[in-house]
Amino acid sequence: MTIETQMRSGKRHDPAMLREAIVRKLTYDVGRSQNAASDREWFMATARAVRELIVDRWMATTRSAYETGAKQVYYLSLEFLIGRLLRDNIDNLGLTEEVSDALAPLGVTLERIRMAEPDAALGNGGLGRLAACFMESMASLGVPAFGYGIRYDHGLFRQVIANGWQHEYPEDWLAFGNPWEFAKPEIAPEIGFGGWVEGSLADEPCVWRPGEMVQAVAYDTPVVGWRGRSMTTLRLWSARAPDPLKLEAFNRGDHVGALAERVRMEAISKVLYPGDETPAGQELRLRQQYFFTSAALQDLVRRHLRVYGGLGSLPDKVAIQLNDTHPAIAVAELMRICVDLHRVPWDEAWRITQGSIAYTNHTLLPEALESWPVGLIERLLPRHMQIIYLINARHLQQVRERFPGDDALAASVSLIHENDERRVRMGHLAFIGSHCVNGVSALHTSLLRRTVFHDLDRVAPGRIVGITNGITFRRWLHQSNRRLCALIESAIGPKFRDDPQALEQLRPLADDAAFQGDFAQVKRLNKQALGETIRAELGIVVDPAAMMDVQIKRIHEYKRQLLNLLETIALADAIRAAPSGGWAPRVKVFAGKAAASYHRAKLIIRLAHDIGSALNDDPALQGLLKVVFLPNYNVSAAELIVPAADLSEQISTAGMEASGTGNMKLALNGALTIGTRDGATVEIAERVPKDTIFLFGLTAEEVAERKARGSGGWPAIAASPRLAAVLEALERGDYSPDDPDRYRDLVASLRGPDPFMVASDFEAYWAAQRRADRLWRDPAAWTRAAILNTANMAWFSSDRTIAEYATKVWNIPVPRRALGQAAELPPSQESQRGG
Ligand code: 26V
Repeated sequence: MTIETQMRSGKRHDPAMLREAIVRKLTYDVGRSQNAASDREWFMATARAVRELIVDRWMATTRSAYETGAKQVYYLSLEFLIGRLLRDNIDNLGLTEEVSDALAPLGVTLERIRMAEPDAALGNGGLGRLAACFMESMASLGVPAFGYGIRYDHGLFRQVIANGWQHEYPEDWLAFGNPWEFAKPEIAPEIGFGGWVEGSLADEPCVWRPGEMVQAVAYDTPVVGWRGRSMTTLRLWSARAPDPLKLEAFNRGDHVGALAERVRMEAISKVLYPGDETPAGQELRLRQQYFFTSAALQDLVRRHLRVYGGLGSLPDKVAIQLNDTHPAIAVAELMRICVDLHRVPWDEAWRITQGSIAYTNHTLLPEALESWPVGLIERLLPRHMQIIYLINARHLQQVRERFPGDDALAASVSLIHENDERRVRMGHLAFIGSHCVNGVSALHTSLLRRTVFHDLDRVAPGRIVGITNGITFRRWLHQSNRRLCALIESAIGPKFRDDPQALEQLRPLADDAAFQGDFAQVKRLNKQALGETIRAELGIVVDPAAMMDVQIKRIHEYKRQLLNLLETIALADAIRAAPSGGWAPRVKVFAGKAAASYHRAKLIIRLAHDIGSALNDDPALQGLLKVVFLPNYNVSAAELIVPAADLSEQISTAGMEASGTGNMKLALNGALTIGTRDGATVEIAERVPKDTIFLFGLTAEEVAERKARGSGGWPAIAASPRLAAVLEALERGDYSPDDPDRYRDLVASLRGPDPFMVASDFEAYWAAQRRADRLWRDPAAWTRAAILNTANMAWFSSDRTIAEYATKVWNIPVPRRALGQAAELPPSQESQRGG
């Protein structure tokens, strides 16, 4: 029996057969002998052997989607923050034990080779990780789907801290090859840029003669669903110059010039998110967006035409989901494909486009809302600019007919922002070209309706819907917290692995002293594991009995790591003043990357280090407070930190964090949340008992009111001697003796405009932290609260999120089998469960 047939029959694999397969891969694919192989080479061999087990099932899933004529989801995302895949794949295939057993006689452990896999960091943060969770959930639910993105040679930079400052180094995840992907050099649509347009009427078929052509080469990675029942495909595009070498120039002796064009074209897929401060950087970013969007649309249209023959049925058979505005040019590209390439009349093309496309918004921050200069689009994508103008003309004509005389409305919903430099608003383009627009949490959705899309919502009422984000429990509980899962299984059985709703059976156990003891013990072991890493990486010794208070996310002013750091200083002052004041011993763990050009964020990282240096060895603190900054935060680091966390910091300025997903991961793993009423934290608070979450601070409405009043930070500082003392210490240079002025500007901005309400929320945050201290002093009560967090998080499974997309946006049925009950329940309106 081959491994494949064994798997199909559902029997346990024979470890000997697996071992043989792995050794074969090591010998013939990696070219290594057993005794000389490194962990990395064993990883490569194992991954190749596992991939082989995936292929049949993968092809079968893809085939069955064709045969049944099922609607296909195409998830277009400039980011997929995947992390490592080995554990994902073997766990979902149910092969973990078998692979371990296969490796053991070879003297190799799964744990060791797992660490040799590089993180695929093709994303910046939450948006990219969400896309990765969605691919896995769609596979698990049996939703036929392709993810489309870019195969960046270099993902998110590696963060190195030197003397407290962040430095960025290129990351090279492909250096040793990627064992999971299949290169498909024959699937290589051509992508045009520049040139001119032939044709007189914009809504009639025109001919675009691009000035240059780049090929997009497909690389496919299968994404394995839970229990290996079905799979999705992540198709990432890599740029290739059609003419790798100008031979004539080379022969003339111009060796560098002969390669120049190739280098320029292939730059498109070189790096994730290049700096967009320079005009050249901006152009590259737009090229990336069009490159992968056009490749995706050409690919899916080709597939659709092969099966259905015409484009009229596209909205019935295809759902194109735009992950933020990065692929918003899809609206114009699909119109171009319909009108110019397939001679579909304009109005019908518009029906097809709107019917197929939907758009997810992930931020309200004005500086993050994309727009492109009209001149740039005209130069790079002349035909698309014509199409955008025409879409806009028709759209504005309808608006004027329905709202005669309302020029302000017309200006605000126009796709073109008229200013000194005219720009195309990509959010507006995505909105107009979609049948459905969604926010990523309930609060974010209501703010979308009230702010950025207020006027578009009047023009197209009902188009905006809310779908709260989720996380895949397979990665963020089953794999990353095996100890907790073993405990849960011993208490309530294995059902929760298929149906997260079963976690609710833990509720009664929250008051069970024995279960509490076991739960606390699991947490302690996870904290020990994190403590070992902290000691190995930073040389800082932390007490596993101390509260692990974690803030792990991108460093951004709106996320307010600064608020946490100011509270840390105030806490140190208070402990020194009253050492026996009943303080909870704490380790404040920070991790996250700052954008390379974001100076203020880098300064905040430096401050975390300055505070750590000042506090960590201070005998006056009696070990009650430590500050650690773990460098190079990524998916794998999160998998280590999340299971060890006691307290989850979700303290963004209310109204600014669209959803957050770290909040869900941490609560699922039994961390209590200290947080503002922002993003999905609001919905976490609706699902856990009131006494198991520490909410504080201004609401989104209050933030808006204060902003309008514009009083800034000084009244709050004047009212808080504690905060005033902290700020004075920073201004004096107490925390930066080598450069006393380092934090002057930072403090000045808090005294001044304080746009992120750090000063205004400080006292409320302080009080919430003291509530956390009080609960910590009652270990049974704390553990009870932690259990109730885990028990009430089922709704945040990304399976539920995908099920909502399927019904609200994509109009596709979700098979019941894989769902469990979570998705069938409406979101809870009750404010308390369990407790
Ligand atoms: C982008 C930028 C770029 C320019 C400078 C400032 C800035 C600030 C924020 C952003 C975020 C872009 C979109 C994004 O990543 N949103 C995140 O999406 C997650 C998944 O929906 C969500 O959980 C996070 O709350 C949201 O910030």
